[in-house]
Amino acid sequence: MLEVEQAKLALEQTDPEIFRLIKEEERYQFETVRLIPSENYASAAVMQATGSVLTNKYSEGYPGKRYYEGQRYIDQIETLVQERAKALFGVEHANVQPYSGSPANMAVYYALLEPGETIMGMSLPHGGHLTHGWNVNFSARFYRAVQYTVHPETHRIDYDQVRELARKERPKIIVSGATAYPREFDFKTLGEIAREVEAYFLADISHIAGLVVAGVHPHPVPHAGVVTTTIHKTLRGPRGAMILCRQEHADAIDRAVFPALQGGPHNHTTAAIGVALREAATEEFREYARQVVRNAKALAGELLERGFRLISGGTDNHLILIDLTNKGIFGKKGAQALDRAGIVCNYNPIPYDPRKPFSPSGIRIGTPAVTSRGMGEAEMRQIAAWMDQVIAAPEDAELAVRVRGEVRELCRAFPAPGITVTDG
Ligand code: DSN
Repeated sequence: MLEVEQAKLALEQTDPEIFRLIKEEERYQFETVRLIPSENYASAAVMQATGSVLTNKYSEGYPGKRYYEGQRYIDQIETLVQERAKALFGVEHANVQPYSGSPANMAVYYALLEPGETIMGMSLPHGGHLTHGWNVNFSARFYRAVQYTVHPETHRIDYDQVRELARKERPKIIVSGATAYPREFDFKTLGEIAREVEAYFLADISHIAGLVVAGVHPHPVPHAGVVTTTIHKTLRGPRGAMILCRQEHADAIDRAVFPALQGGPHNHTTAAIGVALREAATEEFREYARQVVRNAKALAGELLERGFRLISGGTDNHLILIDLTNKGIFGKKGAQALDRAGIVCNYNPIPYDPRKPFSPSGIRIGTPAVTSRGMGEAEMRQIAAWMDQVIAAPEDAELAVRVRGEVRELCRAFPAPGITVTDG
């Protein structure tokens, strides 16, 4: 810890402006209820690895096959992290070098598809991700993209529609995964559809990876031949990603990541991924993941009681998508009002949203970060009550100040991993 303290002092002396802004962000993260479902609090151990001397190294290549000398420790670190990833997810091969989720997905397409071949993924406004074939993304520019949607009434994936579309479009790859889908994925059915049309099946589990390793969400293996995930969401690690796959895809995936798409791996991130994987292999983490889901269900239940309209009627995972239309407010205004009151979420399109993406009808919330602070169902009910008050009176500045004070009080009682502010 001494080096960490010295490093903090060094930053304060070298660059007081950046230091001050980081401290302010740290305080903001400490004294607000953070409900963005893709965010979390990485542990102090993860952050120590991220801020280590490993950032000084170049090591293009893979363990034992580098283009630089001086890799004796880097090779050991990357091999260890690969082994931890393989063991935790039960896969044959792990590439731990992708800089983040989008580059990971790009590498999978590069490895398995020729330009112009067909990607079939879930439409972005229905909860999918940009890289699953949305029209403004490389995945729709370099490949032919077709998109499945959720059912207009249930807001759940309609697997019959997916099958029908796959039979018609004959995609080379079917992609599952989402940024705003509050329900479980049926990986078995998706795997069967992919086999039937002779497509690869990529499961992007970035949002739910922590739930998957804890056994509180179905596992994509063995149904998906390739799995991608970021590390910093429910898995609670550093910014970064991994590609996990069957041995038959290993060479193509590795060549796609390097040298096709990336240069030197970010070794400090690789080490921090290793720390996060070690943490995720514990019973403590499994209990954390179970509580993430219990908290999401408690929050959803209380919001329903208070007349909020939840997409699909609730949640199975860490995430809740709310249509604010019946509350007489749009997503962006709602999210801004909540932020003023110390509750941080993001505005988000809802399926079949009549409004534009930059001012959509919904907000998206989730429980990974608040659960990392040790909050439970009682706190979720309190958060729902605050949300209800703020959404009912979004322009009420006095209310925002009062709720913000109450939020700060609550946060003071729940220390945040990796954060040194303690006085609220
Ligand atoms: N931006 C991420 C999220 O918030 O879900 C997905 O990449």
